[in-house]
Amino acid sequence: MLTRIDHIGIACFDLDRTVEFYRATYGFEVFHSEVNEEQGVREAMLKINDTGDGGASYLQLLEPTREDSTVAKWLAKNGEGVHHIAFGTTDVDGEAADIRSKGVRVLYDEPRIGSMGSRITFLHPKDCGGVLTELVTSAAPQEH
Ligand code: CMX
Ligand code: CO
Repeated sequence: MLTRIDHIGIACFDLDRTVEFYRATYGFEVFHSEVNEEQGVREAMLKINDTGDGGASYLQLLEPTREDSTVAKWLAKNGEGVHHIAFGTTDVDGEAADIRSKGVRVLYDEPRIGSMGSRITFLHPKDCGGVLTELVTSAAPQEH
């Protein structure tokens, strides 16, 4: 089961400037930041609220770390804005298999490592009405 909006991914050219916008405008603070070399991003997670499944919802602010990353390519084409949405589940493997069986392309054979040690995969935007969609299982001990 998918039980929450885990995060909304927002692509930007300048992470520090964008973090400051969200702080000054809304009062959101950085909960966690990291570089994910595999995904080619420097990111900041802003926690918005806890969710009924014991997890939480975040904004994920993303700045590319290299020219050939998916986010750099997307920014060059679209400019800054909402890049993807992510649903949370305790079973990313099962959800990915189930969704794949419905004919939606799942981009990874095995989930990869995402924010805060989570396990993530993506659904192709062309099979999801133009929305790049991520599935997330948070790292233990949170188990969400
Ligand atoms: N949202 C909606 N549509 C998108 C999209 C997005 N974020 N990214 C690409 N597309 C569309 C393009 O507009 C294009 O459509 P048209 O053919 O109609 O022009 C089509 O998909 C192909 O796009 P592309 O620019 O040629 O890009 P690629 O096929 O090389 O890559 C994708 C697209 C989805 C496979 C790639 O972005 C990917 O692997 N994404 C998953 C990984 C990721 O996004 N990592 C960064 C976030 C990390 C995190 O969340 O932790
Ligand atoms: Co994401």
